[in-house]
Amino acid sequence: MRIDIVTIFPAFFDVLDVSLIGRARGRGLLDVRVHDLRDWTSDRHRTVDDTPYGGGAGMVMKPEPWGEALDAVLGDDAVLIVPSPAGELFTQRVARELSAEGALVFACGRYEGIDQRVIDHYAQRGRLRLVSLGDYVLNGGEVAAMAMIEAVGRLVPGVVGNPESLVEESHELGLLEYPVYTKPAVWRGREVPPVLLSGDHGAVDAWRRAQSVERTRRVRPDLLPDEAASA
Ligand code: 6GU
Repeated sequence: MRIDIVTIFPAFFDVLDVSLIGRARGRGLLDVRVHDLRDWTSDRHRTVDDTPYGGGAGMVMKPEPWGEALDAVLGDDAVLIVPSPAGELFTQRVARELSAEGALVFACGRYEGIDQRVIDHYAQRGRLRLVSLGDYVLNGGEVAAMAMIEAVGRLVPGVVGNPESLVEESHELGLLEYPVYTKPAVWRGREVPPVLLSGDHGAVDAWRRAQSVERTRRVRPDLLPDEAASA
C-alpha cells in the first residue's frame, strides 16, 4: 500500500520508522512518503495560512498550496483522507475499508482548518473522506493521521505476523476484548482466573466470551444490540 502525507510538520511522522509499521516499511509492504506543504508555496515566507473571511479567531489554511500539493501527490485512484473533527467517525470498519485500497493520501490541516473550496474541489473528483477520531479537539490532523495509519497499516496483509491475532481483538467482533494474563500464576497476591489454567479450551472460550460481553455491557453498552444493552 502506498501512503502519502502532506503536512507542515513532517517531523511528526518520524516515528513511522519504528515498531510494526517501520518493519512493514522495511519489508516493502507499506510505502510511506511524507511531504512538506510549504514546498508548494511560492512566496518568500512560504505562507500557508491567512485570516478567515467573515472574521473570527484563528487562521485558515490557504487553498493555493493545497491545490498545488494535492495535484502533485494525488494519483488517479488514491483515496484522499482529510482528518477533521467535522468528519465521519473513524471506526474499525473504516480502517478495514481503507486497508483494501492501493493508495491513501492524508491531507493534514492545522489552525482552524483548510479553506472549504479545497475540500469541495477534491470531493467533486471523488474518493474523498473527511474522518474524525472522536468527539474531542486536537491541534491538527497529524496525530489523527498517525492513528489512522497505524490502524489501517496493521490490517494490510503481511504487516501483522500472525493474522489470527487480528481476529479476536476489540471491535473486530463488535465487543471489547476479554482480559489477558501471563506468568507468574500469582502476582502480589492476585491469582490468574483458574479456568485459564484448566486446559479446557471449551471452558476458556466460554469464559472469554462472557468476559467480553460483561465488559462491553459495563463500559460500552452502545456497542451491544438493544436487547442485550437493556437486559
Ligand atoms: Cl481528525 N482532527 C482534529 N484536529 N481534531 C480531532 C480529530 C481530527 N479527530 C478528533 N479530534
